[in-house]
Amino acid sequence: MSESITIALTKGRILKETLPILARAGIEPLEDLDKSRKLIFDTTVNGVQLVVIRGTDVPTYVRHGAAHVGVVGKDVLLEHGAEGVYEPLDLGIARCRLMTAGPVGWKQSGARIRVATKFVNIAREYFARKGVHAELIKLYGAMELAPMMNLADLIVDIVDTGNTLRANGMEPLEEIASVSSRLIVNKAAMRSRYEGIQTLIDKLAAAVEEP
Ligand code: PRT
Ligand code: MG
Repeated sequence: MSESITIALTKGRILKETLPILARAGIEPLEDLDKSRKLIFDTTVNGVQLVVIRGTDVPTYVRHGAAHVGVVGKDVLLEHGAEGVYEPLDLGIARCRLMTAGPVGWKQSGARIRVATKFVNIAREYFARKGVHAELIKLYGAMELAPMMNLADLIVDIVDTGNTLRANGMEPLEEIASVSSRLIVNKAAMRSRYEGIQTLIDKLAAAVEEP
C-alpha cells in the first residue's frame, strides 16, 4: 500500500473478536497486544498501523482523521453520533441488544419514570418517541444497581445472555436496538486514500463472510 492507514480498535471484548477478522484479512500486529503497554502497533502489512483505545474515543479519532478507519460498537455510534464518518461494514461481532430493563414484575405507577443509563441520548430519544415522560440519570457503569438502590425505576443497558439482569432481580423489557461492531471510515480519507481503504474494506468483508 502506498499510503499508510491507521486503524483504531476498541479495546476489551470487541478487540478479542476483531483480531481474528484482521488476521483473516492478512493483518496481524507484530507484537502481542495483551503483553505490551504500547498503544500503537505495526502490523504484518507495511503501512498499516493499529491503535487500541476506548470505544467511545474511536469515533473521535476517526472523525478528526487521526485514525483513518475504526472498529466500534453500534451502541457507541448511536449514543455519541457518527458525523464525519462512513459506516461501510457490519463486522457481525460482539452482538448484543440495547434494551430497557426493570425489576421483575415492575409496573409503571406514576406519570413519570426515572431511568438510569450511560446511554442518555439513546434513552432520551427512545422514551420521547414513545411519549413517556422519563427523567434520565447518567451513570458510568453497574446500571443494574440503580433500581435496587431506588435511584431509578428502569435502566437502559446492553443485554447479551440476560445473566447480569437475572443475577440482580431484573428482567429485559423492550428492545431499543440490535448492536454489533461496525467498521467506520473517515470521509476525507475515503477520498484521499481510496485505493488502500477500499482494498481494506473488501478484505475485511471477505473475512467476515468466512465461516
Ligand atoms: O470499559 P468501558 O467502560 O469502555 O465499557 P465496557 O467495559 O462495557 O467495555 P467492553 O469491553 O465490555 O465492550 C463494550 C462493547 O462491547 C459495547 O460497546 C458493545 O458494543 C459490545 N458488547 C457486546 C457488550 C456486551 N456484548 C455486553 N454484554 N458490552 C457490554 N456488555 C455488558 C453489559 O453492559 C452488561 O453489564 O455485559 C453485561 C450484559 O451481559 P449479559 O450476557 O449478562 O446479558
Ligand atoms: Mg470495560
